[in-house]
Amino acid sequence: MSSSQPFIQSSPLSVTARRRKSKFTFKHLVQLSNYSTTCALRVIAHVDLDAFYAQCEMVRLGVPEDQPLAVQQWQSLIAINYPARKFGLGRHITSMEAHKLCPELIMQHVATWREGDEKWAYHEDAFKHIATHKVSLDPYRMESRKIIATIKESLPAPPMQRVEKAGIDEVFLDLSAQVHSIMLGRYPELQEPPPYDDPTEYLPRPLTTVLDWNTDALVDLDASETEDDYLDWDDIAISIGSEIVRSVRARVREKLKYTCSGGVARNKMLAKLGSAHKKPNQQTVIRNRAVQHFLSGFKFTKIRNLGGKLGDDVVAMFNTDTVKDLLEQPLDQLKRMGDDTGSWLYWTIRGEDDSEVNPRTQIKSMLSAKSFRPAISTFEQGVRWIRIFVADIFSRCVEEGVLENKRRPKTINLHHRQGAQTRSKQSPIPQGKMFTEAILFDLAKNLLAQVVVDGRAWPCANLSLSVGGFEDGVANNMGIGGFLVRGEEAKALLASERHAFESHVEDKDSQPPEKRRKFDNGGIQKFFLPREISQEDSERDHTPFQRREDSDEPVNSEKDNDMSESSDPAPLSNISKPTICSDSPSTPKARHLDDDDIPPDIPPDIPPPSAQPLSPSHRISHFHQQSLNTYLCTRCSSNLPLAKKVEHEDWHFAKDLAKDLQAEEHGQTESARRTPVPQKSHSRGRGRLVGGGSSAVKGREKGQRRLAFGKG
Ligand code: DCP
Ligand code: MG
Repeated sequence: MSSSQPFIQSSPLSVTARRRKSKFTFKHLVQLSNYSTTCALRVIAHVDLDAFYAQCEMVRLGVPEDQPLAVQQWQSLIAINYPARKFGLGRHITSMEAHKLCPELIMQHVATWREGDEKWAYHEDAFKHIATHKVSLDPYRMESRKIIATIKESLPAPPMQRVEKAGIDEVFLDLSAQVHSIMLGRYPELQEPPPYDDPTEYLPRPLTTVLDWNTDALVDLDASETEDDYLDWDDIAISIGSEIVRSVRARVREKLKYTCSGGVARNKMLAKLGSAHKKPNQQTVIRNRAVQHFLSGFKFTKIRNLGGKLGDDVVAMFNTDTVKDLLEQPLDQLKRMGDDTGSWLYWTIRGEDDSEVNPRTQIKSMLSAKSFRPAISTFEQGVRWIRIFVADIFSRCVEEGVLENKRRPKTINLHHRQGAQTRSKQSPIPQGKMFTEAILFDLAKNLLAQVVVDGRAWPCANLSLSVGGFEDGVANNMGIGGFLVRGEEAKALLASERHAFESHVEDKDSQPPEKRRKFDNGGIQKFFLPREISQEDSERDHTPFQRREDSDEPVNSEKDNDMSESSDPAPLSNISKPTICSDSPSTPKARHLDDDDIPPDIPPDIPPPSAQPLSPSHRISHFHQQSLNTYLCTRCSSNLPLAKKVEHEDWHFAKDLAKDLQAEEHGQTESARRTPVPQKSHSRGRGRLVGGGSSAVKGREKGQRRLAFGKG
């Protein structure tokens, strides 16, 4: 108990004394300076852009502010500016309906990646091309980055700045330390040490009697409070917080032209409700004395974490969706939801939330996906989409600081959906060298190859690629220090890498005719060309790939191929060679394909080729019995519908690839690996795959010592 409390309570002067004292202590003040989440003076803000994507388009297109505009994605509207909302437009209506309601509406389609393109763009009539385009949110991410940078610029430097990105257009700010510093400057009495050096002593009451709330939407006080009551330090703190938010918003407006709304309160939950309370371009302040009044008007399903299933469960159990009704439920009743959930709910609807504003809240995974309407049905189509996914994900990884080795993902996943069946393939991303788009692409296309090997890959209704397991501090790992490329050096390498990558995959015009022919005849194999042995690459750039070209060190093939060991990442030799991938994240061993894998899509009445090879004469007569819509595979003598030809050949190709890798894993001799299996030369232009795949493991190259991760 505070030493001052007995005095206040027992002295005849106690009433007067109490009037002169704040209800907050010196300890609260200290807590304010160090962002304590339980501090009663805490000041948290939430800032959310108004009609964000719509504003991005308005700023980009230079549209007048009163012009109704909506952002369209295919036939739907995903963002509607405030002038358009006056016409009753919302996300629930289609572009056709919107046009009827508001004929002067500008509908701007989101940028898209066109199948096969290297970069997203704003395409004319993009909404008509759902089959061949994929939405890109990059323009909005770029604006989001600028906005967050501007917000940070308008705050003092860390540690007096705490900004958590909560979504593409929203941030939480913990303003506590900044508010503390301003309070001490404005109210010198707060700089005095506590009486008796006792931090539990109460602070003197502020002398201020009126606060200027400027243009803020001030939430009315609780019924038990009046505006005539004495102000206390929490009112002062919140009003300073509100000033800060006003200046932050003004800076964003002035520098980038965007309007945003803010909420200022004692915690994240209230601040977020506040920013949405009065939109657009306003800020709502919820003083501590107004919390109950503010919350009781809400449906609890609007509260953070109660918008989804949990909220639905609470509604179902208590037969109400309002905070007001739920406040009547005692704690033990709410605990019917479970002890922890019940307690959390009890305090949440009373406006308590001690979750922290975490500037380190970082992306854990990234996903790029596409649903195909109509479904896609060839490997080449799949790879073209994968290329887009990779470009999309890689640009986001760059934002996350992969080039500076701040963070990088550890795993890559491919999800494939056919009808109701979804399959996933996963592979580790080799650590220990620069993370590039080409590496990601090589890994991703090999995951797709694994799906093809498994069979029944086509038609495919949905593909999605994701990277996950982002890790910090690769830069701190002494063992791989030699391979790290940072900052400008990394960017320069990336540029040359990107150039080589584009040429490697697609830029046929830039290649000499004979090289181009190789690609042209190549079919899907071009997607498997290991980059490190590509002649074009080594002629063009000096990426880390080249360093490996000169190696003559032997390879520990067993170790090198165990790519699933994240604690002992694969050395450079594994990075861009085709990967044998595991099906499940928890499967530590690389997946091996059995030699007797059966090609997919062989009609059930035709025995698998290994079980029943056909004699040449049989083949001819058999062939003649087939309609023109069938084809005979020269490699396995299977008879298949013509429509399955491409898939079947892909299957052989992927199978060959897997065999190569298997052979390498088992440490076969150089000569054995180099001797082409006869049928491979008949396959769809194996091209450089055989030599390339092998060369990747034939010897350890320069700078390719086994990496002593974590050992310093
Ligand atoms: N968004 C989307 N689909 C949704 C919700 C949002 O594509 N169902 C996108 C478009 C929005 C952006 O995210 O512009 C930000 O979402 P908000 O919920 O913040 O909505 P707005 O910023 O558009 O409007 P508000 O002014 O209400 O914040
Ligand atoms: Mg918004």
